Amino acid sequence: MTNRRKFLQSSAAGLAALAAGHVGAVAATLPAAAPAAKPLVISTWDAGLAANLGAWKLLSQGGRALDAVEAGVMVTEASQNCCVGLGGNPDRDGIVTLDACIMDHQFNCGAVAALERVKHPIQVARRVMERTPHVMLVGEGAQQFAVAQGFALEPQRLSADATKAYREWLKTSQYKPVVNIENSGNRKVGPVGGPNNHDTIAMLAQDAQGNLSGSCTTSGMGFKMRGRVGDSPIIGSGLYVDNEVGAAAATGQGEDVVRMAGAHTVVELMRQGLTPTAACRAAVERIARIKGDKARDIQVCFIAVNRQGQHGAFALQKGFSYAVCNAETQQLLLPSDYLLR
Ligand code: SD4
Repeated sequence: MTNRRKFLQSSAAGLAALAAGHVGAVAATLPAAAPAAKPLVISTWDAGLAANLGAWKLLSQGGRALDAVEAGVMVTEASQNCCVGLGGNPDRDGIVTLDACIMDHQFNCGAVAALERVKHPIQVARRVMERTPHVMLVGEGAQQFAVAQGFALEPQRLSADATKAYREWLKTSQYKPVVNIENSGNRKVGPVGGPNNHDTIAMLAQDAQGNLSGSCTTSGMGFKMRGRVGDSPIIGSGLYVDNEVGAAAATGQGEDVVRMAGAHTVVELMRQGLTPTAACRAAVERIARIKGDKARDIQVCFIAVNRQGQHGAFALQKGFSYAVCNAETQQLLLPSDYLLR
């Protein structure tokens, strides 16, 4: 099995096998009992470190996971150093449109997509969950709802970094996803950027009561078609929570997460007994199989937490990391393992 796995990890051969569907489930089922420290919060990319602190303030005082995942990603939405939120890259028409969703331990969920001029789409997503009979509002309707709920409309303008990136992009106007590359340093000019400049944060938390919740918020892939919505606000794709099993979230090329219902798939794999890491890996392998030769053109990454508080992640390509915070580890940024070597 070890040899077989090594073989599969060795890129070209592995891809061929994956494309042919010859990969079995990852044999990493749960150890008998390995309860982790509660509460716990994990989130995607290095921006997750600051976001986790925002969540930890609540969790460490006995706060609910739901409140924590909202407060946590708001740190990133408000940050000027990150492409999440209104500082993010615009669509190809030069307009920033935001997607977000939130889900609690009782299958309550809310989402907004293609929302313009609102600083904290995650708060609007929560209002959709709590104050409407719906799960998702989009575009003008989402904005109308936000205004009716008392949210301010920010001016329609691009941040200095986004202006620069957009001008650069306009030179070719090519829509070509750029895989995040470790230490690429620069602000992204393609839909998926390098470290410090990712356009998405997804967060999963377990509170002291053991309840799970998750959130996900993004400016979406930069220079997307107007009206394009990715995986991030779609319950079951960008985020899914089943309190009896676990929670999962995605980042990367949204279209490829949507077509295999990424986060829900990871949760279902954990239901079958896989560890969070193994479940994320099996989901990534499925994407690689679906993409075949084109798997190298994209990046997709998952994070997951199970009911026992174990956490894990897995990515298609090198360069993904996730932030973890609990009373034992405090703040950690963990590099994720990945499939394509
Ligand atoms: C999207 N999944 O809109 C998002 C992009 C992303 O890091 O996660 N970028 O498809």
